[in-house]
Amino acid sequence: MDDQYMRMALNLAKKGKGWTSPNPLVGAVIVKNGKVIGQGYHQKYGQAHAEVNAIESAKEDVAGATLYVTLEPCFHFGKTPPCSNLLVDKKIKRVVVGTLDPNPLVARKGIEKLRSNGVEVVTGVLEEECQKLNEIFMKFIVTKEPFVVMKNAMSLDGKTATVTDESQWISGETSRRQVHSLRHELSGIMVGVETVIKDNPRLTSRITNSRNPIRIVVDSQLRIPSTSKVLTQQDEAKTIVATTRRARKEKIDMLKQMGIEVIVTKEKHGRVHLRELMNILGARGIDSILLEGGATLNFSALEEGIVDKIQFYIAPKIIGGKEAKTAVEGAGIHSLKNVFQIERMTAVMVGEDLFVEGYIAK
Ligand code: AOF
Ligand code: ZN
Repeated sequence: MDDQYMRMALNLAKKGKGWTSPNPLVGAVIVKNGKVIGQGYHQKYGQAHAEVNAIESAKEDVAGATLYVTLEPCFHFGKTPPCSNLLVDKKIKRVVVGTLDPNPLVARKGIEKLRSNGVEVVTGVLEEECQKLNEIFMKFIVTKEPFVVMKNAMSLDGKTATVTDESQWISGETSRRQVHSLRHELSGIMVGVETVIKDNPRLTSRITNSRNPIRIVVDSQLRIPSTSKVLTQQDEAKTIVATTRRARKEKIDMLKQMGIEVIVTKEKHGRVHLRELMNILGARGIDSILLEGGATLNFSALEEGIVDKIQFYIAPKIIGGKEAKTAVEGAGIHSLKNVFQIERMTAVMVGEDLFVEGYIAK
């Protein structure tokens, strides 16, 4: 039964996707005498926590009830008072927790507070799923660096374009829709300047009721054309251009005049220092980034160790051609003992494409 109610809480938590960043997705369900009497989730950053919404939704007295919550109830006075206090005050009898909160302000303290006030606490119910739901938060709250997802669409033979550079579209419509919902869920979207020059993308989320990620263009010499949609269509989303001291000062000034934020980092192999960039973006509250290529930036990102997760859409097509682009290029590695190892790899079909997901072993 605990699993079943926790699953309900998980599904509620997911409704907040895209709106709570950089705070977590949290769901809560209140059960009394075998009946669900309250439910709630964290709906938007800065607003009420899941537990508060669940208690407010209850039509009967919650005293003596069990509360299921996907994340350890908070302990600190933040934008709202501590939920652990509220649960004690409302005389909740038992609290079932999905996963502990790694936030140093909360970790274990929320649970200790409940236990020391006589509340029965069970932890680790559907723990893996509860952690996966908040994989972004789990990294960001501890490191203050964004969680980076590298996404690629390719043919079965690993090509991302034909020899004449035609790339629209390799993956199917269902896959492309899935990517648009990911753009809604993550705070930032990052591409190399080559991609901007070649495809002139908008990098927005084209699904209804969605928000757009902040666009980040990595451009060490500031070659970005001033007519690019990411520069001219700023009412859709904010754009940040990351560059180095190799950029011409006049171009930096021109971009700034257009209202674009320009970040100048140190150089790494003559290019933007991606680790430094991640630190700067993390300090701005950007907790997650969708890396959408191209192949050169993909390799640099792997080499600098900023990638956490990979998502490859593999279409049932063979393109061929020695000169046709592949997903990850750059200098490549020399010895197999230095590969970027993927762990926890899974595969499912998404429409007609094979969708492969996994995590970079650290
Ligand atoms: C949420 N929603 O449902 C729960 C959270 O900035 P505050 O005051 O809203 O506090 C955010 C912290 O509260 C967050 O980092 C996490 O540790 C804890 N739990 N946060 O936004 C919730 N339960
Ligand atoms: Zn709380």
